[in-house]
Amino acid sequence: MKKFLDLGLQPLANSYILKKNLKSKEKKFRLSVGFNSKNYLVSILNTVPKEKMFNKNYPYKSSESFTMINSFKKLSIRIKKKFKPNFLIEIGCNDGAFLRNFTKKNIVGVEPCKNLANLTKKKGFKVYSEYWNIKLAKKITKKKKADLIYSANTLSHIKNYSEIFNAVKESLSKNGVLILEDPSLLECIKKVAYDQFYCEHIYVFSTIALKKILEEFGLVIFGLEKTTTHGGSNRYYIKKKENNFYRVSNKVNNEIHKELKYGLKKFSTYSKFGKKVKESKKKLTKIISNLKKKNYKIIGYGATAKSCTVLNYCNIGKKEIDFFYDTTTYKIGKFLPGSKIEVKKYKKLDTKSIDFVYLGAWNFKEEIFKKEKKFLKSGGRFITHTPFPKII
Ligand code: JHZ
Repeated sequence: MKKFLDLGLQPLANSYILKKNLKSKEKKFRLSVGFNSKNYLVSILNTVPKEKMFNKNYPYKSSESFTMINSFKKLSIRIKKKFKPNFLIEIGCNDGAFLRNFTKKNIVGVEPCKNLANLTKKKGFKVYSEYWNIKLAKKITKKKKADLIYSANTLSHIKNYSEIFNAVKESLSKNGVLILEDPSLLECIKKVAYDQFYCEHIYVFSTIALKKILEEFGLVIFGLEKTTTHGGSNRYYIKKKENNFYRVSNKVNNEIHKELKYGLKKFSTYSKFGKKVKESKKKLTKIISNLKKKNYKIIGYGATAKSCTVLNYCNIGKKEIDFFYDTTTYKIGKFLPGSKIEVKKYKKLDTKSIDFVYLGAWNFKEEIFKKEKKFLKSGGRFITHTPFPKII
């Protein structure tokens, strides 16, 4: 694993601080990213134990955005039509945003964060509040194997992917389909979206890396869709090698071709990206310091895990950003890790009290701009760091 990016000492991205704990020392780890030339995997070099991140206090809820709700809804309609599954498993079902599009007897969820699992259980769904592994897979599929397994924004969070794929092989029926959805490395590199790297995102996958890993487990990518969620993701359709029911689509080969053309197998591509990240930091801090010199008021919008990386890497704190607006109840009234900027309950933006807004949830730009049309029309402006730092 060869390092190409150092994002400095970082706190745990989703460990929001209570007011009474503001003076306590935070646990930090070095966030650096490397490339493995053997299997083309890009991953963070120092990892945090999973129990420290995914536990009963996990704050992120997929249902906080209409974009995600709609994306899951649309996908579930297509899954029902195309695969007609009788028994589905969702790995990392979060607060049930995908799962609730199915009937309770057809689907089970797996979600180690108890607070989130309970929300879905309360709605009457079967959810195992455990980490996905072979033991759990055997338990769930004791009577019948799953004909579809879905997992969005979860694989990238699990260090030991062998455990995942062995458990998938165990629980998937012969002609069953695994659908994985995670941020695309190509999009991340193109958009200089270095904030896709934080403690929870152990890997950001390219198709070439995922294909190579899956081969070890006798699994094959046969379909691919590009989605705009989470800054540009790939949705992979995967089958067992012995399943001759599906042919490998041209979309898979086209994406591989694009990735190869962009140089995702070459270390030099990543070292160039590392340089761009350094430039991005310089530009973003310059934009913000120029605005502060003119006494403009800047706030943040969407206290994302991604923001944690940007704020801490660029040394942006409460002198620069007064507070963040967010709709997530758990985050409100707490402070962002590291930067210690307060998270406030979302209110519609108003140019009477706010001049500039740093877009923490840049991946929901369309949804947010639609919501804040009035602010933009009356001269309010957003600041973003991707694809390059600018005022919008
Ligand atoms: P969002 C989390 O990352 C963590 P984050 C995790 N590791 C991951 O992989 C992705 O999710 C999937 C708020 N918001 O989705 C809600 C508003 O306030 O970019 C959220 O707190 N108003 C599992 O945290 C945040 O922004 C709005 O109008 O980087 C969005 O977080 C909208 C649309 C969102 O994920």
